[in-house]
Amino acid sequence: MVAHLHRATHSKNSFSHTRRLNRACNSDVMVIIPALNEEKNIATVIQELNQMGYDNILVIDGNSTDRTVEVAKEFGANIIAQNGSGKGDALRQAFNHDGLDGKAIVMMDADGSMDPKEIPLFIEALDSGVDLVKGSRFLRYGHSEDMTLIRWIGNRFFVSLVNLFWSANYTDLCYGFGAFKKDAIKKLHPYLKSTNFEVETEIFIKAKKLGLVVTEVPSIEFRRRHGKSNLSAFRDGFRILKTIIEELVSRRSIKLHHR
Ligand SMILES: Nc1nc2c(ncn2[C@@H]2O[C@H](COP(=O)(O)OP(=O)(O)O)[C@@H](O)[C@H]2O)c(=O)[nH]1
Ligand SMILES: [Mg+2]
Repeated sequence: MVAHLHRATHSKNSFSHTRRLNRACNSDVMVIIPALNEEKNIATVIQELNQMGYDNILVIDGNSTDRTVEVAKEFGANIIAQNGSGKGDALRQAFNHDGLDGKAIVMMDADGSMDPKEIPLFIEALDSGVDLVKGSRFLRYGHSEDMTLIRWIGNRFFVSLVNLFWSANYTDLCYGFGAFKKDAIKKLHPYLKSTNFEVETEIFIKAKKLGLVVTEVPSIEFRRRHGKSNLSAFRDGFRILKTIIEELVSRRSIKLHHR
């Protein structure tokens, strides 16, 4: 399984085998990718997706000042220009996009830190009757090469709070590799309001509030290939904490509204 997951250990043979196996059903999968100034990373991500047979790719460009849009277009992705700013705002715009199609919607980053070869694992879990599959760097066979101590502490603390308050058994929280049934996005989207990196926290809490079936699969997070993270541990950590507190305060409203 580790070999199945790890980019570096994938043999050429097993890769083409996986590719053949999955190509037939990949037309039902749409991949949405928020991107801000990722001109050096986005081409590889799109190429790797294509190699896996995923060619329905929607990039939500956060008004990049580099050649992200040109490169993504050149490699065959569809692009929408983000109206607002922030990763959360970009994902919400994608969730609400008219062209959102496919039975399964995969969200992943544009920086090369997530491996498209893991997607079949997410889809397999979705096919077993789950609404939302989230990648976890802390499950067995999961791992992160891009985890500072402060991020590790914050993530541990926040995931414990979410598990405590919403009876979840998540092992990871602030990680944006995931797959949704399209219906799950339709249910979630009206309730989402995050603009920045608190978006994953909001999604995973609201999924529980709405009674969606959520499961985790192991995932390996690599370092971004080029460039620097847009996340600031303290600023975004504070936003995540604020999101958890707000969700606690409005604990019942989503259920009442949803009935
Ligand atoms: N559209 C859009 N994408 C963003 C924005 N901020 C970050 N991203 C993308 O969101 C993903 C995760 O961001 P990143 O800076 O790598 O954060 P980290 O992975 O938490 O360190 C990457 O694909 C970024 O290009 C934004 O304001 N708009
Ligand atoms: Mg990143």
